Amino acid sequence: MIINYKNKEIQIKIVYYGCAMSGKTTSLKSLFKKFNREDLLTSIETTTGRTLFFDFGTLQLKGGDWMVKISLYTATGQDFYAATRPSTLTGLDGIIFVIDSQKQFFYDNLNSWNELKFYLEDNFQKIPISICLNKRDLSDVISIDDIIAPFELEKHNKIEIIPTVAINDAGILDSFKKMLELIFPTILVK
Ligand SMILES: Nc1nc2c(ncn2[C@@H]2O[C@H](COP(=O)(O)OP(=O)(O)OP(=O)(O)O)[C@@H](O)[C@H]2O)c(=O)[nH]1
Ligand SMILES: [Mg+2]
Repeated sequence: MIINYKNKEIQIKIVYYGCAMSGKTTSLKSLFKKFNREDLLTSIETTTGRTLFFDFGTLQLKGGDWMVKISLYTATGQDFYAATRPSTLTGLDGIIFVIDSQKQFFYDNLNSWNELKFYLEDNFQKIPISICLNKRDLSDVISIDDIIAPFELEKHNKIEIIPTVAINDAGILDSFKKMLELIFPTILVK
């Protein structure tokens, strides 16, 4: 986070993280669409539309006298490019963790969560995390209760869980707003 008191400008970084194909890129594209800023989103993709390195874009929001510049990234979920994930995570202020709610991908989600824990070390339980239970339009999906114990959510200070359907833009703005609400108290105390 960078705070410029002279220009009244705050810069924050949020990363969409989660297992392969959980819907990170779709969620970020949906968010930029909500702000009518699809032109500001850059995706580095393979020819089949999978994220090669990351997607990246910046949104600017006004909060009182202050301008908040929000850099948004998705980390690639493909294990072949896993080496790029730690660099995408550097300097982040919040995580939007996108879960593929289909039961068959439960352990892919859990592995991705544990990998994030490994990368963020001691910060993991302190960093604001907004969990999107994505693909709620599909059948045979997990419930919120299914993740609480395996993900050890009780250890986290700043967690929100929101059901989303990224392909229909459902819950995307809500999860983003919840993310900002989790981050902003941090800004105020710094
Ligand atoms: N049914 C359904 N499909 C979805 C939803 N969100 C994303 N998808 C589909 O899931 C597939 C993967 O979505 P992406 O957004 O590319 O996933 P990703 O997490 O960015 O994938 P990687 O970058 O490869 O890790 C695409 O075919 C999307 O259309 C959803 O809410 N419901
Ligand atoms: Mg992607």
